[in-house]
Amino acid sequence: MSKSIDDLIIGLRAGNRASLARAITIVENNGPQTGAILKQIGPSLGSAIVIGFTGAPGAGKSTLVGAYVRVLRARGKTVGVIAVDPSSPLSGGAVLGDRIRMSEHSSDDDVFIRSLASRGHLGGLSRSASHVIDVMDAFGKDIIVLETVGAGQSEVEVADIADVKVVVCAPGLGDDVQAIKAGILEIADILVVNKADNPLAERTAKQLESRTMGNMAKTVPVLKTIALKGEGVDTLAEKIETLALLANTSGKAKERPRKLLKTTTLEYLATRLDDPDNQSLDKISEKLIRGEISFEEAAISVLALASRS
Ligand SMILES: Nc1nc2c(ncn2[C@@H]2O[C@H](COP(=O)(O)OP(=O)(O)OP(=O)(O)O)[C@@H](O)[C@H]2O)c(=O)[nH]1
Ligand SMILES: [Mg+2]
Repeated sequence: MSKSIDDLIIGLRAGNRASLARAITIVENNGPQTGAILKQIGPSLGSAIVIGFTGAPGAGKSTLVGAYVRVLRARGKTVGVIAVDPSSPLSGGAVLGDRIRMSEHSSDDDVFIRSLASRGHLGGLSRSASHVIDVMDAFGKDIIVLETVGAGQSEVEVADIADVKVVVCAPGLGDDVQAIKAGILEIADILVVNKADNPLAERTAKQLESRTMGNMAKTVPVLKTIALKGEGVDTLAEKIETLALLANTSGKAKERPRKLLKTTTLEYLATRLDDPDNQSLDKISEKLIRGEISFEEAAISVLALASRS
């Protein structure tokens, strides 16, 4: 083990913010020392609770996260915030906006805010988010807040890392709710209609309530907030805490790599299957066409093939 990684881990455990920042940068970029860091922090994982805030662009997620962090700080919790910005290749406008919206916390040593830019593909983003959460967990953060734009399947995958998932909607979405199309509603533990100062909020909340009752296996509470004024945020924080307590938090740190493993495997398989020169794949599909094997048997052959090469 290199001396510098040992020092980094010591710094991390001692609560040194510079060490935290450095460790995050390494794991975010999946740098060569990533494995060494994750191995060393492995035993100290599992105390943090990860709360996800997902929703359409502009729904008020960052403002709400800022207000939620204020409530957490008033309760003495230490907080890490990860803002995932899949749309911007580097650090675009939205990320800058997040920094400004959370600037009230920037002088607070017990709040650590980090933006993650997209690595351009699903696996990369889930991997960096999951590793950054682990580093913040090892550092000793009580609560880690993960903000993601819920615009497509890949973002939903990232949001799914969270232990408790809050889906933020804006009023006036009508029946053609963007969130529903993207499949975000299905992962919600709590639905929030933010911007409740808008007269359409009540109607949107009612629509969401009837949808969730009709479509979902679990009952999902629908809350209203005015993030700009901090209204409704105490109630939201309480609801989150209740759900977090219900969830078996000790198993959570194990669940993160498990979810990541699934994404990574699927990504790996997809790369192999998309290779047009893969002749073995052609052979299997020809057998399938001739009716010699079933789809299930073909899939098993493909898996065996992928693990061999
Ligand atoms: N009227 C009203 N405006 C709000 C409220 N909460 C947020 N906003 C405004 O909505 C706009 C978007 O807020 P953000 O917090 O950046 O929304 P976001 O969902 O994080 O946006 P992206 O990260 O870009 O997807 C800002 O201009 C906020 O000031 C609210 O409760 N009421
Ligand atoms: Mg935002």
